[in-house]
Amino acid sequence: MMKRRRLIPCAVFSVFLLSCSDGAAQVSTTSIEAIGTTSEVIVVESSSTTQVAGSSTSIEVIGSAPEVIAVESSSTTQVKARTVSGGNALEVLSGIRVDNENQSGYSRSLFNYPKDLDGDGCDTRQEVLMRDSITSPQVYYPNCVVVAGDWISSYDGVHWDDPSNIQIDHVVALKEAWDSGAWNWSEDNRTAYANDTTDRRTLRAVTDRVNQQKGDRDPSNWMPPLKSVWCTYLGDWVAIKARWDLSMDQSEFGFIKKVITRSCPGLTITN
Ligand SMILES: [Ca+2]
Ligand SMILES: [Ca+2]
Repeated sequence: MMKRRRLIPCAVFSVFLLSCSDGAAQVSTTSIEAIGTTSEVIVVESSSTTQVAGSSTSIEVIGSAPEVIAVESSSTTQVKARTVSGGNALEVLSGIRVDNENQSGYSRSLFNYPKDLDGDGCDTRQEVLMRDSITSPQVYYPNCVVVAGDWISSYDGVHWDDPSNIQIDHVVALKEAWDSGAWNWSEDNRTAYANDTTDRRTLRAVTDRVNQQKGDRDPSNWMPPLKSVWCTYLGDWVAIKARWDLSMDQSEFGFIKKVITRSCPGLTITN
C-alpha cells in the first residue's frame, strides 16, 4: 500500500467554486450510489477546505486557487445519452440491439479523452478522482491535479490513497463503444461519451493493473475479479449500452443474459 502523501496547503485564500454536484451519496465499502438529481451549486469559501453543498465530499485545495474555477451550464454540456427507462435488467437488456461488431477505423484519439468539457480547469480524470474519493481529496491548483484521496476499487475491493495507482475505467471501453455503434457518431457525441460524468455508471476509479487486465473487453471476455460485484457490473453495463444506444454482439448478449438470469434475476436498473 502506498503511503499517503501530505502536501502542505498554501496560505488561506478565497476561492469561488461553481461546480456540478451529485446529490447526497450513499457510500459503502465497494460502491457509491448517487441519489437525487444533478444540480448546480455555488460555494464561496475562505479556507483551504471547500465543502461542496449537497454532497458528502469536500475538496482540499492545495496551491494557488484560480479566481474562477468553473463555469458550468447544462446548455454547454453536450450529452447525447438517452435516459434509460429503468426496471428489470432483463427487460432493459431485451431492448438492446444485437449486432456484429464493426471493428474498423478505431482510434482512441477520436474520443478526446480526457477533456475539460465544462471549462473548470479539471479534466475528466481529475473529476472522477474527486467524485469517487471516499474522503476529501487533496487537489493541487491551478493545474487541478488530485494528489491524494481514498479510493476503493470496486473491481477488486482494494483501497488506494495514491492516485498513481488508480486508472479511470470506461466501463464500456472506448473501443467496445466504437465497435458497438460509436463508429457512426459525431465527434461531439464521442467526446460526450468518453467524458461522461453525468452518470456514475460510465466511468469509475479502479486499480490500474486491473483496468489494464480488462483492456477493451466486454463481459463475455472479462468480468471483475471480485465476484460479489458481478450483478452490479452487468447492470451498469446494460444501462450504459441502453443510455448510449449501443449494440451488443451475440456472445456478449448471451453471456450477460445467462449470468443475470442465473445469478441476479431480480436485478433492476435505475434510470
Ligand atoms: Ca472539468
Ligand atoms: Ca462486444
